[in-house]
Amino acid sequence: MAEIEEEVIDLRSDTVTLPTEEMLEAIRNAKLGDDCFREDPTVNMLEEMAADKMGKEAALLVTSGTQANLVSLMSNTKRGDSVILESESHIYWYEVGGLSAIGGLLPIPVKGHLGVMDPEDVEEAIRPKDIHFPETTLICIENTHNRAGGTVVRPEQIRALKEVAEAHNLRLYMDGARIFNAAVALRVDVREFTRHVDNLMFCLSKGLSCPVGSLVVGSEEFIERARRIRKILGGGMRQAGIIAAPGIIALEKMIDRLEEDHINARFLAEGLAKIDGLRVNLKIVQTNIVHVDVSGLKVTSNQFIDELRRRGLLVLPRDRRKIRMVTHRGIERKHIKKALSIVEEAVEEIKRRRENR
Ligand code: TLP
Repeated sequence: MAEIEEEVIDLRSDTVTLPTEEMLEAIRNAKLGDDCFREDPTVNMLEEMAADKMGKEAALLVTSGTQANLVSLMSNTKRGDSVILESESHIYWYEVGGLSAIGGLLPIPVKGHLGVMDPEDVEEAIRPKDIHFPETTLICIENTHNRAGGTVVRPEQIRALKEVAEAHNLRLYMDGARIFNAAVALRVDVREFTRHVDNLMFCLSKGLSCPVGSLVVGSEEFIERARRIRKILGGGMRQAGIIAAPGIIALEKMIDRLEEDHINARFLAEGLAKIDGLRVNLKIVQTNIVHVDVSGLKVTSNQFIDELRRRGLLVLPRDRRKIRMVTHRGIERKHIKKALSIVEEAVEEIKRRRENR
């Protein structure tokens, strides 16, 4: 991107966050050991902290959110089972079909509203016991919901799904990659979201700013199985304390600051909503993700994204009509203001070109 001279504003994802100085220092000083022998004290400490924070018995450090979901799905099921998940979920869209390719699972997608499945629809999707049907053994939810726009699945909505799961003897799993964003948004303890699920994962490497890592959290028995599955998938690590050390700092110090990202996302969304030609559903902006419909300008999201990139603003497409912007540590109010003026400029330019055609 040689043509960009000024500072680039990167709103593609909260995954672009870099570790803090304190995290780098912690990596340097971490006590290390071989985690395949369960001898890395820093990993052990992070896993204990994570389990405690989520109100579960045990936790397991894995390399990524994608690995966390695959390990969890495989640990909750057996090959040939079917799994109910929301039709816009990350597992269904962006994880290379790992649940089928590797886990041998059949996904049953259920369309939700703002990322939340209706318990009745879920009940409908459960395959009854019949020689023709793959057995349904798991329901998955995503919180916050990425493709719905960072929306929160509320504790009472999780409880309602748990009731369906229990009635049919299924497990309930949560892709909680951004679960702390949900907790901060509703100003409640994260356990409000975890108490009704059997197990979950959350990511260290998104808004919490760690360079690598996610945690799978659940019962002792579940985590024991997850540890074996992680090993099968090649995810057993050795001196993984260098990954765990910043994770400990993240859990101690980086959660509350997510609120800043939410305030910035709202400011951004309200500014974008005022620009003629763009459409933003402000009701959906609940955490650090903003979706903007650019189709009113008669361009595709990718064409719009090119205009922004040329001006030093990076964003991702949500689909052909919408772009996605994500706020995170390193994005301050001044960057949001600059981003708004870049978007305004791009919109004006597109309109001008259209008029001259
Ligand atoms: N999401 C990434 C991209 O894959 C799109 C992002 O930038 O939002 N669950 C959810 C809900 C996620 O949003 C993500 C990452 C994952 C799982 C996977 O995590 P990673 O990228 O660590 O494998």
